[in-house]
Amino acid sequence: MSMNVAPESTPERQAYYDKIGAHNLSALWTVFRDIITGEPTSECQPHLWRYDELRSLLLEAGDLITAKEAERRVLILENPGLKGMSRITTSLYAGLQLVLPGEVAPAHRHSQSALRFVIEGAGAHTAVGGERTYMQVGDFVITPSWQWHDHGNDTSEPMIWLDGLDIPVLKFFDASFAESFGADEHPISRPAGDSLARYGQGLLPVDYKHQSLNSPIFNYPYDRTRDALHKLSESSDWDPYHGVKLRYVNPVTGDWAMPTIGTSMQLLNKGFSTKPYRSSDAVVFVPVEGEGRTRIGDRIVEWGPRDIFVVPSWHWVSHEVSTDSVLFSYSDRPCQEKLGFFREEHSAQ
Ligand code: 1HN
Repeated sequence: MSMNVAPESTPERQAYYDKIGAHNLSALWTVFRDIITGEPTSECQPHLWRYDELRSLLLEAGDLITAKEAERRVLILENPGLKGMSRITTSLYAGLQLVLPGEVAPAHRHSQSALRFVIEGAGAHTAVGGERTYMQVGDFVITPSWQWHDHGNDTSEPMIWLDGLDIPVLKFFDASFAESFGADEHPISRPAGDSLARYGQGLLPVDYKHQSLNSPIFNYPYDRTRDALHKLSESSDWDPYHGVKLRYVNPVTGDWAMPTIGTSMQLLNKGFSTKPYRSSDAVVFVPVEGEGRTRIGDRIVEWGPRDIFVVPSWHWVSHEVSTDSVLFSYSDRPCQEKLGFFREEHSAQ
């Protein structure tokens, strides 16, 4: 059922509104239909960033400022409907970060949670809570809230990754805290690969008691994710709306890998077209391999590897691919599910 029209304004009513305004009050009936909408009405717009353009602009920043001086040398992907707000969707942030050979991005921590999705380069590292991981293209890496983290690149090539953070969520709650460690690197207390061995093999330390809201695995390597998708694609499991789609999970709880951001990877094979689907979470997509076109409401974006595109809340989305394609995606779905208002719809045709 749609909502009725707003009550008319009369001179008497307007005078009343002016009067109550002076008391820091306003009348709900003048704004009701704007704040309680029948469906999501987002300022967030569908948009695609081409990697070629992003890359050359980011490398230009490499000549302007060091990672150390910048703290983080990042270009923020600003949704064209949310300019100046440091947002790719209403609730999430995205940026493209460059760490040049020999550089460090100094240790700090903050209440915002971050994901890294590796786009280009091989073997630069990030350290989280005393463990380093050496990153490869397609790896999904978690920096949980309030964990010390720093990055470094001891390779001979630039390293570029996408940062996804819940910055607008923390802003909404006015719960942002941050501090610098005071040195480039936080001390290392465990060898690289420790978390994956301990928590990422279908095994857990026998007396392990889980305390964090995040997965204890902090790097989900692409080669494993890719193998899983391809293995599944041989047998069955082709969902008409998602192809073969897996979500990254916390192996202890089965919940999403991060408390505020949901991450997934999907395979669509050559010639596959997905049926229209929509959901109340705006989604950021990063194709890793392949080529295709995605209809987002009445827009169509054509994408290739390493492009980045965004689907706003409640927009019908369908993908069509011309070669085998693998797409990473992230959204605020875990927040919406926990709070009980996540919605999705699968079209009949
Ligand atoms: C941050 O800590 C990183 O650690 C990247 O690489 C981007 C954007 C806002 C706030 C903190 C990083 C960030 C950030």
